Amino acid sequence: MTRLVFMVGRVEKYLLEGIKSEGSIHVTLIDPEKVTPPQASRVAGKAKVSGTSAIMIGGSTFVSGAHLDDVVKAVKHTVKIPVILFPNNVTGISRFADAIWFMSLLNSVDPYFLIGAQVLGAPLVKKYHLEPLSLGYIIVGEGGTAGVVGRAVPVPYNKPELAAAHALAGQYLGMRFIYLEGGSGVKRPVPPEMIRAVKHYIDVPLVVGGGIKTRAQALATASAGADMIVTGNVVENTEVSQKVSEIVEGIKHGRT
Ligand code: 1GP
Repeated sequence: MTRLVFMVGRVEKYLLEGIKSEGSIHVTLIDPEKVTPPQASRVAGKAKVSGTSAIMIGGSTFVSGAHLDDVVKAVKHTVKIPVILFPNNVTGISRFADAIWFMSLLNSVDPYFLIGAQVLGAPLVKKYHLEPLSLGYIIVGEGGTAGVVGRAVPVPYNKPELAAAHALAGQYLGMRFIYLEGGSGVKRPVPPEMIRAVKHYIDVPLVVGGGIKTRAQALATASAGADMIVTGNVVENTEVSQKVSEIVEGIKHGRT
């Protein structure tokens, strides 16, 4: 018998409900390469109290499986909000998370990042009972480390219609979320014109991240139509509670 594979999982439902009730939601990204498990747990705890809706765990380069497991376990121990893996490769999978962005880098020139890593990772996702969240990942602008590692041809910021075409292709291929990635730590976040153009084309939720550091940038990103806003770097070097509160506040004002 064929089982229904398009059911909405627990984490997807949670994200969709959050977007529906709040307009757009904030997600905190923790790079496991840069933290110890206690530090990750501290960041997650403070981010949660300050209004973040979920924790993403992943980085652009290498992390040992054992360390990733310890970081995920520490975060899970501290917060009850979903922990979603954000893998750059098969090594980014941990059995202790709730869900995984099951993503294809739509503008990579390397088939490995389009479908190769996914083929290797899929059986592990099933074995570990991780909820797969199907995601079309598009690297834009400067692209940062993710652009280099993923062998992407980043969509220039002044070509919003090209980003929109990538996003729509992802949706038509069945992806349930689209992510516009400006690159972690980049100087200029994804511009509102590009977010607006993509949002205008697609019906699935739009995730935006890369270089968002201020309330004003968060507000501009939300008001342009981002449904989920991801920040990572900003919590690494500053006071987590204050910074996340400021960004969450900006997001709220952007959608009202
Ligand atoms: C990177 O989009 C995320 O994958 C977040 O970027 O670290 O610059 O916030 P930042």
